[in-house]
Amino acid sequence: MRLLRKSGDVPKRSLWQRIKDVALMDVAVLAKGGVSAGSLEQLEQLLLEADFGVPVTLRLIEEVERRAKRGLVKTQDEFQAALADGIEAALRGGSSDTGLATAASGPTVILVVGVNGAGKTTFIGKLAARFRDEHKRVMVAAGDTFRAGAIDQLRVWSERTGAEFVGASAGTDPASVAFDAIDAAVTRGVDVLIVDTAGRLHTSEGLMEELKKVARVITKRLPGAPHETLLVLDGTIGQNAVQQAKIFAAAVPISGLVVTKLDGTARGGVVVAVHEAIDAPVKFLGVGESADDLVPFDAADFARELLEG
Ligand SMILES: Nc1nc2c(ncn2[C@@H]2O[C@H](COP(=O)(O)OP(=O)(O)O)[C@@H](O)[C@H]2O)c(=O)[nH]1
Ligand SMILES: [Mg+2]
Repeated sequence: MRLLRKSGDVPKRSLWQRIKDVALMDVAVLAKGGVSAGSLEQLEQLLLEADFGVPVTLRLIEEVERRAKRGLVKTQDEFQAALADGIEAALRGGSSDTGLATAASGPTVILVVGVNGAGKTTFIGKLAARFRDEHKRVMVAAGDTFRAGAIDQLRVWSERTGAEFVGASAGTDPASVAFDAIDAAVTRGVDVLIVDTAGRLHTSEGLMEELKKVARVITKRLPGAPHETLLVLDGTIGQNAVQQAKIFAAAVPISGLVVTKLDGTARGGVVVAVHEAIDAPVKFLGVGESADDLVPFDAADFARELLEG
């Protein structure tokens, strides 16, 4: 897995590199079985800068301190392991099933939500490509009817991935698009239906009511659906992603998280912060704009990649 750095970029200093620079100046102190208070403060600062957020940062510091007191943080490797294990444990806490639910019979319906620009439509294209590679029949529905460009963008992805496409003209009620798409998915016997949605003005009541309606109509037309409601978050917007996650989770039950644009940031700690904030499992990471830039989430890999990436 390659995260947090675009190929061809000048390599950034990894989080671990920066931690070593400032927080581990006193290796002699480490060797004596301690971590100085000053080092912990600097570590805290770096973890906050990496967007872990306050609760996760404090717990990671506690974990390092706890191990240090037991004499388990005497080398840099042990220090790194304490952090990586702490990050992994946070990601494995609570809801952490990274797989996608499937329908017992009929189409599996995946509803994709998130604010404008987060990467929903791109993620749907990548996911459609994955399913295609698994020889599944996929249909995508253009539920973002706010502007024609959004509909065309999904149509292009459907052509690129061989997915069937259901759309309506701009301005059509998204719930009716979802309803028609489920009809078409059942009739044509597709394996997976992925429903795109609009994401403007996530703070407005209107959009949240619209989303609730889309979800309600889907369930009414096909009991048990949506089988997944995935929230797509832009990984470069820091703690705002946590706020967004809370707002969406209050409107519709979120079954999984997708964090995008992790190729462009050294602040991947936000992945841990949003997981904790709404107790939803991270299922995929977006690491670029093309079809294969989608990484199925793995807590152990991610924790280590986040430090060393
Ligand atoms: N670098 C990078 N760009 C991405 C990623 N995912 C999406 N984008 C870009 O972000 C912009 C918004 O994506 P889009 O899918 O249209 O977002 P939507 O409004 O939520 O549907 C587009 O220019 C995408 O190419 C990613 O993982 N990495
Ligand atoms: Mg879109």
